[in-house]
Amino acid sequence: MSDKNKISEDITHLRDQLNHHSYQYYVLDDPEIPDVQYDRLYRELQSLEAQYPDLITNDSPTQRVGDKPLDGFSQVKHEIPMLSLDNVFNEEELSDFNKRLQQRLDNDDEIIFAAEPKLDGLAVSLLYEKGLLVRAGTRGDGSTGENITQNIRTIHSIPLKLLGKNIPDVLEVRGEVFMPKAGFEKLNQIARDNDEKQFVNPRNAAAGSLRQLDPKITAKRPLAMYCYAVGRVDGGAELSTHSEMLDHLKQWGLPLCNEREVVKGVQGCLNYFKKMSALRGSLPYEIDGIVYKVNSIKLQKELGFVAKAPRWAIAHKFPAQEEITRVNSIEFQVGRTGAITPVARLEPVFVGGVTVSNATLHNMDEVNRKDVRQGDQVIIRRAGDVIPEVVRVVPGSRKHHAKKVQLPDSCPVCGSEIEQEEGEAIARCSGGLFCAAQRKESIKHFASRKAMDIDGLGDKLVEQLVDGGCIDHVNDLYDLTAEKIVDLERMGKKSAENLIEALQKSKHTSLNRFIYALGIREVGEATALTLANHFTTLDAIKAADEESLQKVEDVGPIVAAHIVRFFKQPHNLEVIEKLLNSGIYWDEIEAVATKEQTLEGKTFVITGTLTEMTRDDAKKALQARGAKVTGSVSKKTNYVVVGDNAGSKAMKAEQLGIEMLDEKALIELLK
Ligand code: 9MJ
Repeated sequence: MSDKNKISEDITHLRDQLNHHSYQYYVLDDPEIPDVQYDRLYRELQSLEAQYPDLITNDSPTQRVGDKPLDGFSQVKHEIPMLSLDNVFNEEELSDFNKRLQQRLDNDDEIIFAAEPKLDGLAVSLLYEKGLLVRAGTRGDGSTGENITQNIRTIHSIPLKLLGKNIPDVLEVRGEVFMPKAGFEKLNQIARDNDEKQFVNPRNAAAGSLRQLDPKITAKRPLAMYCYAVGRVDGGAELSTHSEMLDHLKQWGLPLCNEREVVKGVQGCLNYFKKMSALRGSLPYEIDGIVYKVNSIKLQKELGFVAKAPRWAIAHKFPAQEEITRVNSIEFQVGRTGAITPVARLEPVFVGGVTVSNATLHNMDEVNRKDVRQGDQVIIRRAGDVIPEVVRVVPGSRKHHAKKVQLPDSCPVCGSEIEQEEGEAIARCSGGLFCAAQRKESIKHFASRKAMDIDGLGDKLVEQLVDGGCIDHVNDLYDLTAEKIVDLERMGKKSAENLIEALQKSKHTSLNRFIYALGIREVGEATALTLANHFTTLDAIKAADEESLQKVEDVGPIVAAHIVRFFKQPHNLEVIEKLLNSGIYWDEIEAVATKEQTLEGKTFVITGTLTEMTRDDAKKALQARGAKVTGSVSKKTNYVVVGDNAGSKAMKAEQLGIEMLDEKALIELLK
C-alpha cells in the first residue's frame, strides 16, 4: 500500500472512531472514553488533515464549523410539507380527539399512541443523501424555510454522516433544535458578566443562535436536537410503527429524546402526561407539553391530514407558565434560617395551573438587576411546583413616581439588625435566638446532640411545642413542666417526665456546647471549642471585639463580625440571660491563657498517630502555649509533629525543609 493510501486509511479510521464516540456521548449518553482521549483523537485527525489537505472531506468531524459568514440565508423547499400540531389543553379535549379518531377509523378498540415530550425549540429538517448530511432547513411556513446547513453542522449531536446499516438513499429527518437549560443559564451568565443583553428564554436563545449568518457564533452556542419524524424517505425497509421508525433513527446515529413511550388509549396518555408533568422541572431541557401520535403508520395514512396538521397527532399542552400581572407591593419575608427574601405581592393571576398572588424576588441583587418596583407590570413564571417568580418588568409600565426598592435596616419580624456580607447575595436577620421566624430552627439546633444534647427533644417535638404554644424561645424550654406537655399528641406521662428530666440534665453543659447551641452564624462546633478555650468565659466572648476575636484560630473577619453582631442584639442577650437564670452552668475551663506563651507566633501541623496522647490533646496543649495548629503544611509552617504512619504531610515537610518533631520532642517542648 502506498504511503498516501495508508494515511487515507488512518484518517478514515480516526473519523470512524470519532463518529462512534460522538454517538456514544451525544445520542446514547454513554461515553466509552474520557473527553481528553476524544480530544487526543481529534487533534491527531486535525494534524493529519493539515499535512494532507486534499484528504479533507466535508463530513469530517473537524469540518463542522465553516469559515465564511453567509450574506443571507437561501431558501429550502420542503417537498413534503412540514406540519405543525393541533393542541388540546385538558382531559376532555384529549378524549374528544380520541373519539374523533375512533369514529374515523370506525373502530372502538383502544388506540396505541407513541407519546413523547413536546420540545420547546425550533422545528428543522435534515436531509441525508447516501448517509451524508447535505442540507438543513428551518420549518418556515411549512413549505419553504431557510437554509441553515452551516449552522446545523456546528451542533455536535447531529451526525454529519449516519452510522450503521440499511440507511435509505435519501432520508429527511425532522426534529426540534433547542438549547438545554444549563447551557442557557451559562450563556446568560456570560451575557450578564459582560453587561450584554440576555435571552428571555431557551427557545429564543435557540432561535437567535440558528439565525446567525456567521457559523462561528452558532458553534459557541450550546444547541442540541431531538428527532421525532421523517419526511422524504427513499429506500430502506418498510416500517409499521412510529416508535419503530424512531428506533431506526437512533441506530443510524441520530439524537432522540429518551423519555418517549408507547401507551394505550386516553388513560395511557394521561398517565404519561402526569408522569412527565412531575418530571418536567428536572429534565435538562424545556418542554411545553406532550405529543401523542397514532403509533401505527398504516392508521396514520388512513387518517391523513387537515390543513397544516396531521389528524393522527395532537399536542397536549401544559398550562401556561408565564403570565402578566401588576405588583401591588414589595415586602420582605424572613425565612427559617433568617434569610430575608423580597416578595412581590401581586394582583392575583392564573398561571401554571394555579392562582398566584405572591412571587419571590429571591434577593436584593435580583431586585436591583430586574429593577422591579411597586405598581410595575411584570411577567410571572410558575414552572411546575417551583415557587412563582418575577421574570421581568414589562417595559413602559412604570408609574413615574415609583421608588427603587431598599433593603430594610431591621428585621420586619423581630426588629433585630439585618446583616449582609460583602459579596453575599442573601441578607439575614441577626436575631437568631429571638426572631419568631427563626425560632423553630433555633430551638431544634439548641436541643441537638452536639449542642445542649436534650435527649428526646427532636425536630418533631420542637414543632409540636412551638405550634402548641408551649414555648416561644429556647429559654422557655426550662420553664416546661410535665403537666404542661403531657397532653400533647403522642406524649403521655412517662415521656413528659423523661423530657423534663433530660432538660434538667442538659443544664450541666460545657461553654463550647453552649456557644455552639446559640446558633451564631458560621460558628460550628470546632469554632465554638476554640472560642471557649481561648476566652474561657462567656463574658469574655461577649465582650470581645472583632480584632481580639480574629486572634482565635480559624476566626476570620466574617466570623468575627457575626459573633460581635450576635452579641450586640439586645434580644439575643435577653434570651441568654434567661437561659443562665434558669440554671444552665458549665465547669470552669482551665485558664489556658495563663500558661506561659512559649510558642506564640509558631505554627504547627500534627500528622500520623501519637501514642502518649491524642492529636486533639496535643493540639490543645500547643494552643494553650500560644501556638497555632493548622491542617496543612506550607511555607508558613514552623514545625511538623510526626507520629506513627505519617504520610504525605511528613513528605511535604521534608521537601520544604521544615523542622520535624517526633512525639518525644513534642513532649519535651511542652514541658
Ligand atoms: C415537538 N415539538 O417536540 C412533533 N414535536 O410531529 C414532537 N413536534 C411533530 N413531534 C409532527 N415531539 C409534527 C410535529
